[in-house]
Amino acid sequence: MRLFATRRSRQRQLTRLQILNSTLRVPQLGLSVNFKDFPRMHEVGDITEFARRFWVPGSDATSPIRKCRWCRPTGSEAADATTFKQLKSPMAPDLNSVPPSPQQKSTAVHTMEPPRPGIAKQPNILYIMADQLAAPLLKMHNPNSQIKTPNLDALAAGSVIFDSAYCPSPLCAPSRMSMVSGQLPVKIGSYDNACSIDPSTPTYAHYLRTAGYETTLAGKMHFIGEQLHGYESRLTSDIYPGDYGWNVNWEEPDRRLEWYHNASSILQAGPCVRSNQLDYDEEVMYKSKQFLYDHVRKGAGVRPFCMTVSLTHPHDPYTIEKKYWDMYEGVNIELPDVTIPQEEQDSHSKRLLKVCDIWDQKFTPEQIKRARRAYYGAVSYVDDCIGQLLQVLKDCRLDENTIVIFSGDHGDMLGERGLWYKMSYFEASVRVPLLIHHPASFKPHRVSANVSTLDILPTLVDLVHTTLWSGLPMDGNSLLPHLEDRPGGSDTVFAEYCGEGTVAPLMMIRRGEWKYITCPADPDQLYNLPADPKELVNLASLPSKHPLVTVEVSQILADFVAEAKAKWDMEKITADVLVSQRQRRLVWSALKQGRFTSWDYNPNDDGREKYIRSHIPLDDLELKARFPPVDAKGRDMYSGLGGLGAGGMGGVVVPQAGAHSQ
Ligand SMILES: [Ca+2]
Repeated sequence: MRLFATRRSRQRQLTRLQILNSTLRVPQLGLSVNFKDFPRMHEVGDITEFARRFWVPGSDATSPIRKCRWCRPTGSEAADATTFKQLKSPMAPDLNSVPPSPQQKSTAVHTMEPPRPGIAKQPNILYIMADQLAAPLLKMHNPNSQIKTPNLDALAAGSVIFDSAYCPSPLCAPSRMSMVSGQLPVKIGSYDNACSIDPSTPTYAHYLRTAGYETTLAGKMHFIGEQLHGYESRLTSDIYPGDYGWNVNWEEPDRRLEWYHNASSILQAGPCVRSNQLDYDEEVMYKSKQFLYDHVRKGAGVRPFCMTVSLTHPHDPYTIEKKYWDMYEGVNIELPDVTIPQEEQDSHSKRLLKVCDIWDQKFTPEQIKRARRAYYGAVSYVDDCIGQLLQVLKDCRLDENTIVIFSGDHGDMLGERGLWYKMSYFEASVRVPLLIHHPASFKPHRVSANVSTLDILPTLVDLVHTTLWSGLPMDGNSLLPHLEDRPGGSDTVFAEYCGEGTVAPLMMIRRGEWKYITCPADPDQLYNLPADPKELVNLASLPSKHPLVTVEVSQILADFVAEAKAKWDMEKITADVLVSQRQRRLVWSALKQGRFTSWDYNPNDDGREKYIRSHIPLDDLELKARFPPVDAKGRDMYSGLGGLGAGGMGGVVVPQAGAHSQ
């Protein structure tokens, strides 16, 4: 029997039996199959229909078990007889004595509550992230948006849409470190784009991996130092350096470092044939689609996956492939809504203009339109990627049992108020898209409460029916009440910024209608978002007798001031940031001397373990040969199995053309 052609192959077959050594439910057939009792069940006939439809290559209704390899052979089925003898031989181990796999064990330990109706106990998770995607510009938040996002719009139509979602810090790495850990930036020492967080910091990847998930990352996460932080695998390297090279120095605030943003992104905006960002995202897309194709062909006992696909678009520079640039041919790209002379800007915005080298830059309307057009094209590119991923999920019949999350790390001012890029608490910079799609569990609706990507970790923990470990810090709140459209969800967002462009900690509290911003170096800011969505009236700066400064407004401002004072010890945080910056300057200056050892991630991509190889067991080759697998007459063996996905084959390998391919 060729399925047992090698010792390793046989071992793998036995491993499968071990995994299957429990009850498998087949709801479509109303069957529960206990694999320990398989021969007895077969004799009484319970398994016949199951075997006919899903286990038996070449079977049909008139000879349902003719080729079932677990059964006594009939006629001339010599190969199957070999299989049977192998299993029944004295040398075969007692399969029922094999202890349960670690995966089964850990799942049982951490499953604390029964699954909710409509959601599988362990659904797959596909978490798609964009970089620098400004939520207020998207059609799902602004029906008049010129940006073409048909795939995102369709996803949003079936999703819970968070209309007021924020990042924990309007800068790449601090935002992401907080998102993965559910802890605010200062607590984990993630102040800027060159801060490493402690590898002992629990992330959502640790939680889900403990709960039995295969956790993988395709694309960007901007980790410094340690590159996995709980992801079992990374499918690509990061696009940005994983070292201390982008350290910030508050002790020389007027010195522009060479890696800071500058005006070139705007001045050079336009189409391209290829960019390094396209190089990156095309690899991310290939690897992540391949991960799904591989997952669905792994056979029985496969763990659910949590794959984060993190694209670098639509991050500047504002250039995109001509195909996407041309989508906006003839569109009169809108100019920014708000123009503020640079002398009238708030003090942090003035610093940002200088740190980004756009102070005194007078961009023409045409330059601004070209930059925005390229950005729109890059958003359409992201939309295209989303469409591709969702199509692969559907083609692999994984869509029904996969929760799709879409979000980002921060936005882009894109010329609003004369500002570009991020690092600001104005809406286009600090608000992010956030969608959670699983219509079988959560009816599509909009959530107006203020939420944060900090909330993703506790939400994922709830979605996979595990629990947060007690006694550990957690700043995020589960979004489950919002997803289920019931009371009890949080409405407060805290954000912290300690990167370039400021000289002291810059903090935000967003609650209800209000946005409060405070920094020891600047006057406070207070905006009422529903009344002043463009954030033009800083209520904290008005004289006390101004008609807008009502008793209520005065009280709210006083409450925010007191809350911020109690929450943040600005002197201590400033001192901690300065020490961290100095330490990293020292360490980085040393690491650049002599032999340089990179911390950048090098993904494992071994061609010797791919495709058709002599040392790979034939049953594995059979599984990978084709999806969906077919019977001897070429009929789809997955018909009727829909969302069961990998494992629907029960781990039994069906001979597939192309497994040997000579
Ligand atoms: Ca970013």
